[in-house]
Amino acid sequence: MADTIPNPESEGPAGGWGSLKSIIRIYGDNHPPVSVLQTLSQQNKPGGVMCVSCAWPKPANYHPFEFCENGAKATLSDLTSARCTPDFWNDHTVSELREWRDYDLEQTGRLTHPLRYDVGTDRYVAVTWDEAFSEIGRVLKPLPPERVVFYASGHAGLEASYLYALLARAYGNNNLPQSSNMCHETTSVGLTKVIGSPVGTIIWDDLQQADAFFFFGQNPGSNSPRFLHPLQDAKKRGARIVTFNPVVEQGLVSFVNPQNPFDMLTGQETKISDEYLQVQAGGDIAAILGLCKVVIEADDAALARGGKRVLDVDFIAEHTTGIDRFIDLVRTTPWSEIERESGLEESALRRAGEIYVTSERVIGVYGMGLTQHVQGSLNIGMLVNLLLLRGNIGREGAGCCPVRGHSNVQGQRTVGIAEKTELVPMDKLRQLFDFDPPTEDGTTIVDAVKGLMEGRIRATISLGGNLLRAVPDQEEMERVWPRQELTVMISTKLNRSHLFPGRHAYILPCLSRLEEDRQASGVQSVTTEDSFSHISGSIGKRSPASRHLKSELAIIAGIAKATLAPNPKLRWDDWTADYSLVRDLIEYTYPDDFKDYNARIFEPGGFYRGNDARNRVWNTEEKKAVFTTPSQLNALSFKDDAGRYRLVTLRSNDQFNTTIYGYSDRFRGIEDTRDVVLMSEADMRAAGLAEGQNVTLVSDFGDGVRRELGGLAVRAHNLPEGTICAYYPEANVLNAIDHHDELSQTPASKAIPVRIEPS
Ligand SMILES: Nc1nc2c(c(=O)[nH]1)N[C@H]1C(S)=C(S)[C@@H](COP(=O)(O)OP(=O)(O)OC[C@H]3O[C@@H](n4cnc5c(=O)[nH]c(N)nc54)[C@H](O)[C@@H]3O)O[C@H]1N2
Ligand SMILES: Nc1nc2c(c(=O)[nH]1)N[C@H]1C(S)=C(S)[C@@H](COP(=O)(O)OP(=O)(O)OC[C@H]3O[C@@H](n4cnc5c(=O)[nH]c(N)nc54)[C@H](O)[C@@H]3O)O[C@H]1N2
Ligand SMILES: [Mo]
Repeated sequence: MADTIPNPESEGPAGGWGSLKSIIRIYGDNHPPVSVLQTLSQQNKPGGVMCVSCAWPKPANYHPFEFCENGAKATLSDLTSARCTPDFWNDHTVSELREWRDYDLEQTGRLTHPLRYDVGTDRYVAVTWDEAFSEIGRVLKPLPPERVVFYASGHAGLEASYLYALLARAYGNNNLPQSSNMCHETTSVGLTKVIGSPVGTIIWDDLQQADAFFFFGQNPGSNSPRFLHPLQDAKKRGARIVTFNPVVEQGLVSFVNPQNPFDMLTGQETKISDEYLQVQAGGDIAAILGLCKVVIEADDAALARGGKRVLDVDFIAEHTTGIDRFIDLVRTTPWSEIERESGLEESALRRAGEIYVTSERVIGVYGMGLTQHVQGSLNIGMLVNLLLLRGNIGREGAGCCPVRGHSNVQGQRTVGIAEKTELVPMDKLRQLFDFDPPTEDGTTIVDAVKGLMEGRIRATISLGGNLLRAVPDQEEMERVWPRQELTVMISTKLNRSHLFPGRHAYILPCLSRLEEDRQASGVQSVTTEDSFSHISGSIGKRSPASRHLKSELAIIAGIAKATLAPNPKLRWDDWTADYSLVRDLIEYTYPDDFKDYNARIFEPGGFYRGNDARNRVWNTEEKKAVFTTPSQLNALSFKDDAGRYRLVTLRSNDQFNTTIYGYSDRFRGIEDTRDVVLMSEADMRAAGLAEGQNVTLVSDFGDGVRRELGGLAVRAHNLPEGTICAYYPEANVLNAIDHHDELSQTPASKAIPVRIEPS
């Protein structure tokens, strides 16, 4: 599609007054004190607090306000004045709460006391911390270690995360799956395979030097809104932006900077995408192949006229392997096949390809639209192919930019929350703590869910998150999860996972990072790693939501002390008293990444732990960057069939994962409901469906299991034919646990095969 796509349903550009209205509405719902504005003004700056929302980096030269609409919502949500006290359970049973929506659970406010599930009354009751820890220890001690899972969502800082991983290993397993196993594990595995790095290669300065950005399946307007500022700057200096996304996402169409008074008063919009290509879900491999075809054709033409090569031949010769086979495929794949598999026209791909060929420095940006597919790793391999053709990795202003999710999701992996033993320096752990770390790989999320289904997993500890609600095959999970011997959730707010307690079940309420964390040696800082591998200190300054809360680190230490055999090298009390001691351990364990750690945590913009691929050192098996020849042209495990749709599960602008702040998805023009299925008018006509008609989505995975989600109203939306959308997490009942990326086991949440039945 050419030029700007009209999106008649949308409320106008991203940012702007809509953004302020949206923040004010959430503010009204939460009634936090006015001083919360001070917290926002300190956000993402040295000596301030690092946002609790996403992992978008913090610039060293920060703006007066370094927060965004959705960061503000996350902050307001943590600082709500609502409290979910033990009295709440006088009026509600756990079974009754299963009828509540995620939004209603969130509105109960911050958890205030450690809680134990009481099966007799079907309620949670307050317990002391000592009781909770000793009971958890009593249940954990006799369990075979391989039957316990230590899940982490990406919230907790590096210090708590390091100790959490240590707890699991000292207990005896590597069962440390993380939220990234549902998210960017495709990056950790897929990108490592081709460039030898599990993380992105760019840093902040590159954003300011790039001539073009190619976006694949990442939605900055809702999910990393501070990205819109450097994009706006880039557009102002003439950079070009090309977007591949089945959905017309407003933040990639146009933006009004809500922190620029001139833009706000004049309504000055910056058009973001020069080309917006509505690829069909799972069609990126073919789309990128089309772009590569344009590159090869341009290079052929340059060769013929004796002009400057379009391929970076020196780079390719010195740094890459596998190009010949790949180019063969590019040459022999006809445009008709590319059009069919991508759903895009040759002419549109040629326009996009032309931008790629005529830009000196290109950044490839991607998110869940590439990673959450059965061939997600191939998607990433293809994006890297495109970048390698013109040497766009390891050069200023160019590179690969996976945009990570939770604020410390990348960092948790860096400091040992990893189920793969090869990623962890076990010898260092042995030296430091005098025990033999387990040698077997642990469970991914898919392994853990299957283990739960088969009754192998007997206990789950969750450091943050809402695992039950975030995974596929949700209905089955709700059936099997409570069969566990023990469920422990370290949480800030009530969520659906709490409502399926194991035989012994505890909710352990923790401080938010925004809150002051005072320990024996004084107020503590914690650190997080952003999407550009920069590490920043964060000091919470708000008074805690309840005096009974403990820090995540203190809770981990409490569980560890009650569970593990005594070991003088495991100094849980000292570490809890002074987090800088934990940073010393991290530095000792990972000396290259964390040199002079304690001294550097407040460097503006954070300190960089480096990335070999950025320096064109390739830690792949081949010691080169690898061109991948894809085995298929789409990212799916199924074929198109009459009545079978590719269901994309979407985030609204009013949610953070399973935390639902409200019912306004204003960029997509959807208000007051999440119970919708979006589809193209052509698909509606073909299926004989009318606007507003009530339908049921049914899994078409083909394994004979009935999975369905009913009560959805059909809404006409600007989408490619065959691609339909519904909201995550509600749609998780429709996905099968075996539907995941082949290489990394990341659940394929972006093209779930479904049929539509009238309700
Ligand atoms: N406000 C807010 N911020 C968040 C989050 C949140 O829920 N709310 N979640 C955080 C987390 S954990 C993460 S991982 C990130 C997620 O942030 P994103 O990576 O942006 O994830 P999604 O919004 O799930 O999907 C991204 C886009 O992929 C598109 N898409 C779907 N299928 C395809 C496809 O086959 N090809 C292409 N090219 N595009 C496709 C969708 O239309 C959507 O625009 O955001 C983080 N930040
Ligand atoms: N269908 C579908 N499924 C998906 C996705 C999708 O796009 N489609 N996306 C996947 C992705 S990318 C991800 S990352 C996962 C997310 O999965 P999770 O990370 O497991 O889920 P969250 O919703 O982020 O967890 C929210 C809960 O975390 C707790 N919490 C919040 N802040 C803190 C804190 O500071 N500390 C602690 N200890 N707890 C806290 C609160 O109790 C809150 O209820 O879901 C995945 N599932
Ligand atoms: Mo994520």
